[in-house]
Amino acid sequence: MSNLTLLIPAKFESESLPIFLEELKKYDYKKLVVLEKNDLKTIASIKNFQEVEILHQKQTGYGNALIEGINYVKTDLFCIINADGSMNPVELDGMLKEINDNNFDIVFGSRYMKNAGSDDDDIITSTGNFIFTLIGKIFFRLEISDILYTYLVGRTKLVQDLNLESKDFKFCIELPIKAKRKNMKCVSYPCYERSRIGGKKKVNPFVDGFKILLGMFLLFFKR
Ligand SMILES: Nc1nc2c(ncn2[C@@H]2O[C@H](COP(=O)(O)OP(=O)(O)OP(=O)(O)O)[C@@H](O)[C@H]2O)c(=O)[nH]1
Ligand SMILES: [Mg+2]
Repeated sequence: MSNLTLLIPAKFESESLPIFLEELKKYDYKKLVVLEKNDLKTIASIKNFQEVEILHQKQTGYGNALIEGINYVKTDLFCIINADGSMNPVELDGMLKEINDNNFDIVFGSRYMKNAGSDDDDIITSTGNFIFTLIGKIFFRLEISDILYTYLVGRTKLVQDLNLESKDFKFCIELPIKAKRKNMKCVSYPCYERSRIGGKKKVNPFVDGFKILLGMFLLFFKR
């Protein structure tokens, strides 16, 4: 069995998750879905996937699911990959190579590189992402080219030691900023984002965008 756990945050994903787990069957990685205990429809939709472990998060939110998930992971490496099927697992091989052969600590999938792109991005999300990535570069010296995608492979122990706290989508910026401050070796890797399989988007570009901006502001002053 592999030393990689796929960490899959899920909320109301009964349409997408079973189809995505079917696709993941050919990958010999551990699979851990993190969701709320009362998300009965999603839980019922994946009951036939015996190989998939389910972790009920104790609190709520995307970031909370990932923090609880990362703390639970037992393998050396973990990967954050969404339940909606938009992140292509074919790209994992190349991302793992960056860790195993080139000794990086975190590999960030990026939709904004040569040979990368997105079928899911729209003008609002791509503009927001451009601005947040630029703020990351200027104020935090981040070298990654897509700060919000959050399709990444990382070394579990090192990321566990970052003491991440964001329970919402601020998680997306907190992780790279804290990793940079700990001098972790990070790199971007070209990825192509697919459209979500079904169901609805959970991110509200304006509300979550504002929270992320505020989060960056606070992190800038809090060392
Ligand atoms: N456990 C948990 N998972 C969540 C929560 N919010 C979102 N997710 C999951 O996190 C992933 C990212 O959310 P999405 O709604 O796909 O966000 P997005 O990729 O910006 O939106 P789309 O463009 O529609 O794909 C998905 O797998 C969601 O199911 C939450 O509060 N708890
Ligand atoms: Mg998505």
